[in-house]
Amino acid sequence: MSADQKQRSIRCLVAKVGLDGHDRGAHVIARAFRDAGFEVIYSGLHKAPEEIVQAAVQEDVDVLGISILSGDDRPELIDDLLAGDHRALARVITKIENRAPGYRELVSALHEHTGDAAVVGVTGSPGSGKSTLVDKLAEEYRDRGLTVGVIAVDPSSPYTGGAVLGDRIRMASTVGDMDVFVRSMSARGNLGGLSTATADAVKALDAFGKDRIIIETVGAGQNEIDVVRAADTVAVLVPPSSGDTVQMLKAGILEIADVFVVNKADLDGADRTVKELREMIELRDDVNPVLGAGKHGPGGGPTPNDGDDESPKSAAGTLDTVEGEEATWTPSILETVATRGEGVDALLDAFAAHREHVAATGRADEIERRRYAEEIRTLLRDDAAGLLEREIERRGGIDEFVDAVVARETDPYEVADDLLGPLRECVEERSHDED
Ligand SMILES: Nc1nc2c(ncn2[C@@H]2O[C@H](COP(=O)(O)OP(=O)(O)OP(=O)(O)O)[C@@H](O)[C@H]2O)c(=O)[nH]1
Ligand SMILES: [Mg+2]
Repeated sequence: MSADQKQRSIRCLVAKVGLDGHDRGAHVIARAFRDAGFEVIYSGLHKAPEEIVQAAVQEDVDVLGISILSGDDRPELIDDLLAGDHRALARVITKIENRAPGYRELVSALHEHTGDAAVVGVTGSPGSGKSTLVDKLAEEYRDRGLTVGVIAVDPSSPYTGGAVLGDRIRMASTVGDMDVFVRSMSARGNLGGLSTATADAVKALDAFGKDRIIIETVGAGQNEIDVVRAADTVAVLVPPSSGDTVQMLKAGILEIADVFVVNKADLDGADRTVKELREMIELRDDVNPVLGAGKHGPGGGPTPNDGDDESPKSAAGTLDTVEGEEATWTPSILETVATRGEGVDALLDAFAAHREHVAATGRADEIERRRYAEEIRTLLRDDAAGLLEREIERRGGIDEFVDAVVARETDPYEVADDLLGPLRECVEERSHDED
């Protein structure tokens, strides 16, 4: 080492280009330089190349280390997506689905461009005709001059399997029209994350500028209900004489339906199913007039129409009865024959009526606020859990703690207290300071 270097250890700038959010790589490089005896200056994330040059000159560094792991990916991708490039849209959704490095920054960057699309959820039991109907809905939207994004969610198979493939085949009316962008998403073994991924994919389609977004998912349980919560309007399909009504009551799907669709109305029993649904809704409102009307509060809307005399007006009749804050939406009931496209027109009008209703009553704002609150909380839960996993690893792994619990040296409560200690102290200190 020269005399000069003895006085001053070698200065190294570790820089991180772009916005890919993968700061691990930069940290590894920085640590390695530091361990090798360098003086390390770290640029922080998200640096543009010009900023790095400036920092290197100003800091008078001897060495420059750059972490460029897909570093220039994000700005380009987002720009392309916003410029209307469907392949960029597809890649962004892939990153979202795979939770690929940098997906968070992508979704963050999308947020300011969202808020214009109307989102419809279509759910119902397997084979009830969701994909066939979604295809026809997309076609009708296109006829009305609107662009469409479809997300077909398959919560059951951990891989992109048969059902999703079938969905694509049944959504073939608009083949060749990129303004109908159909995307399949599967659970990949993580149901909890699927609803977040779906909501994020909706943001991508919204930011892209799709006017209408449809989410199709099987209505089977809580996870699917969560998936469909990303929608502003939820349609639940009930095939005739399926006995599904009772099942749906149990599954809590009644509560999330804004519109009931008795699809396959060409089959026997459609009238009876409409009647059952109507009775179910009336019963619910009678039994519990305050809490009974599901997510949209108490009854007071119009009598659900049965779809027989489907003029758009009858589906939209709700608006006439809106009286200030207390007016609520009673689910409409419509009949469709998805295979022939019958009733699709009226169904779109019913969606529009619901959207207008929630906007007019201020419910839309409320729902949006609640959705974001839930989103923040979900992210916090996931992030905090991730951090705590790292802390467990740092301290030797969960097995060490389990050994101690088994040996009665400690207990799960004490372990949790211990691991959460630093966080709790920090929070307590802050609230103390503010008092
Ligand atoms: N008769 C009749 N058959 C229909 C109608 N709509 C859909 N089908 C048929 O029902 C079957 C299932 O339709 P899909 O659209 O795949 O149903 P799905 O709800 O998307 O099914 P999964 O995604 O597997 O849960 C297909 O054979 C359709 O052709 C309808 O209105 N009438
Ligand atoms: Mg389907």
